[in-house]
Amino acid sequence: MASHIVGYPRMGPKRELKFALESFWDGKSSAEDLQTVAADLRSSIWKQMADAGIKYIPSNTFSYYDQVLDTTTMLGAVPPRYNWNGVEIGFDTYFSMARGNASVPAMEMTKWFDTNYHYIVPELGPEVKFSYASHKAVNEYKEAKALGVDTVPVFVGPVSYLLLSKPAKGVEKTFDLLSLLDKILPIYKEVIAELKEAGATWIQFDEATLVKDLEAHQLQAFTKAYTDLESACSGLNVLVATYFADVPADAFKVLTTLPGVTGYTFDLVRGEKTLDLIKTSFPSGKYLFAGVVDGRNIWANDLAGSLVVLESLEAIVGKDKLVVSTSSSLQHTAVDLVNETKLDDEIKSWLAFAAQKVVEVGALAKALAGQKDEAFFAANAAAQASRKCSPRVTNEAVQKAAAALRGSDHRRATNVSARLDAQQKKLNLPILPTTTIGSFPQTIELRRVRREYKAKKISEEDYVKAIKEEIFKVVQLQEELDIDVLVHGEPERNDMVEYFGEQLSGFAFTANGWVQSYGSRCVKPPIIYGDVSRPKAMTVFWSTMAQEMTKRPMKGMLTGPVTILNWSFVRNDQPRFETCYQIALAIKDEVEDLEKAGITVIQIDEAALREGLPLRKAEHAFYLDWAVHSFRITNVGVQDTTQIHTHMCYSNFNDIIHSIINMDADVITIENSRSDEKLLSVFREGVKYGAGIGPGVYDIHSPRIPSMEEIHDRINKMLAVLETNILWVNPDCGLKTRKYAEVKPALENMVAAAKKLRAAL
Ligand code: MET
Repeated sequence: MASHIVGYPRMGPKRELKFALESFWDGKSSAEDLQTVAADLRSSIWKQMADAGIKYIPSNTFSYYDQVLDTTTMLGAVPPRYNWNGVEIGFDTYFSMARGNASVPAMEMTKWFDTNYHYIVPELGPEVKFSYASHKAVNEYKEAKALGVDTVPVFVGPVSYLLLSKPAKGVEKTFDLLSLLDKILPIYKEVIAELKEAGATWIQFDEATLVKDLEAHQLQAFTKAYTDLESACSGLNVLVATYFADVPADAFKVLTTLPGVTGYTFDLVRGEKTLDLIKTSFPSGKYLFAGVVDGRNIWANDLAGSLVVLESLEAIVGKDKLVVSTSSSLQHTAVDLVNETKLDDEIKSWLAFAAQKVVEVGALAKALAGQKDEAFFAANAAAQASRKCSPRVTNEAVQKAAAALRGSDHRRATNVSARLDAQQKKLNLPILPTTTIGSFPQTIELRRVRREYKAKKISEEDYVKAIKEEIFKVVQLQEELDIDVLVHGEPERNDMVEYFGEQLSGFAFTANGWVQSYGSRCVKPPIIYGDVSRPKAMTVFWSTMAQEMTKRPMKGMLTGPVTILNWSFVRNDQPRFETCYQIALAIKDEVEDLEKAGITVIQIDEAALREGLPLRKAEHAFYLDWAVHSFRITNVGVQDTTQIHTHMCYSNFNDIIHSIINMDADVITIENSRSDEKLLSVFREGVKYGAGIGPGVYDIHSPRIPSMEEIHDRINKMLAVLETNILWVNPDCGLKTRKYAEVKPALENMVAAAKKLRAAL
């Protein structure tokens, strides 16, 4: 019985690649140093898989930045502005495309399917001259072979590559990306020929776009591509990998009749209909790579359950054609549980990170082959059982309260325009009120104070004193700037999700559970393992302290339930909405406590609401329904005079604007400045938005200080579309990554622009 891994994290168990990359970028180490770290990581991963008995071990899943950019590099599809000289692409050109350089900005980045990983979007037009410009895949295959490991080289499949691209500037509306298929396939063929020559026997094409909603002509492109590749691939076994969802029936038909393909991987964790499709229409004689071990989460596999599924599949495809695999690349999970010294043993026994998942896959394959490691399976069964009945997981009162929310509606009794009137009487704000999104610059000193308090190196008293001083500074600055609705600056928070997770029950935190987000950047999502509740107030202390420092309204600042959910590893023993409702109830308690403590404006950030949208359109409505409902639950209990704000990132809202309106917040601030027109076009097309709205007036991701005139023009453009009395003036997002030297003049210009417009209105 064989085993396979779709792909593996590149960062290393302790983010070795991140540090090597950043040191190289800073000019502190050489290209050779970086290459050595990378080669060591690759060899240890291959060895680890070989030791676990994995038969089909992937190569070319390593990347210095991103696998899609690697494909762009392989194809020589460098946009002209990077002035590439046409020979093998080296670090200079590669990292310029990824990160920009002194004279040219980086290529665009976007989300990889519905994960938190972001890839570099290829820019393709009729002018691109493709050429075989990076031998990385072949080199890695040879490198593994020299280490005694025969690998399966992995590629972003040609059709998915094109479907994940965007048309180059100037041809945005007219260019058919799939028309480039004939131009990129010759390069794929060159690579295939070299791999064959080097001794490869299998090759994997990731064609995960097959799980999306595709049109007939897009599906036809797969048939065309693989028909064209067939002879080049003869003598090789071709594996086409899909993941993240089930393959819709029409796509399944196309996929399983592709010429020259030997096997398929399917996601059996997220792909709810995959089993049925396989049972009714899996082609005979082909290999089925069954993704039973979850690549998107950190939970230990239910090995006994997986074995049952695998045995049923074996009966369909035959013993020699079934391969045990992961549901997707393991790049979306944490790396190695071995480094978690602070998690307690019970919780640890419930978890499996990438390294442990490799062992699970190996153990399942051995068990199917009649060599079951009884002790390993017994320990796994015991862990599954302990997780099921642990009192740390279940809190009946919470379960009951959350279950009661389903199917009911929760809405504030008064409509938004009447509420805004009531709030205005109390707040007495000028037109075009100014505010900020929450965080102020996080200085090195501030980080030190938090770290030392956590490590118990300074007393609680000293900690509170230091944070209080910081808040005071931020409040004074905002008063000097004459901002209307203030924030406390969030100096006590390391991260907007972690801060709340640490104070809620049902959450655990890792020391090294990093997952690559993009390039060298990683995130460390909290783990939600149990029913969520709030033992005590989380922000009231700091918010009331800040409110006492000023007569102006001080916003209470919370992270919303959907964002906490979407930025965590979520439990897999109940539906996501159930967990979301539980978090909503906890945040509701906090909202009400803030209100009781005299806070009249409360912002509940839902930065990641859009991120959770499912891959397929048919599932959007269900998600948006419970996500928006969860948000409303948090503030359904407040008085009309309490003003509820929310903040969202990414301005691409056109498709979900009605859900945003349905959130029924009093004021929404939205990241906007990098794509002004997109957001405003929604309102230009006649969508009515009665609540307050603050599309960001300047980009906080850049150190650039926007001028007063520039902001003034921006607001003016907004006023042409939005009514004066609902428009707010604020930056795009929180200011925590900026320096005071940038923040101060930028906010000065922002307030001046608002005042100038007020005077003219
Ligand atoms: N209140 C948060 C902040 O200002 C919102 C961030 S959204 C990514 O940092």
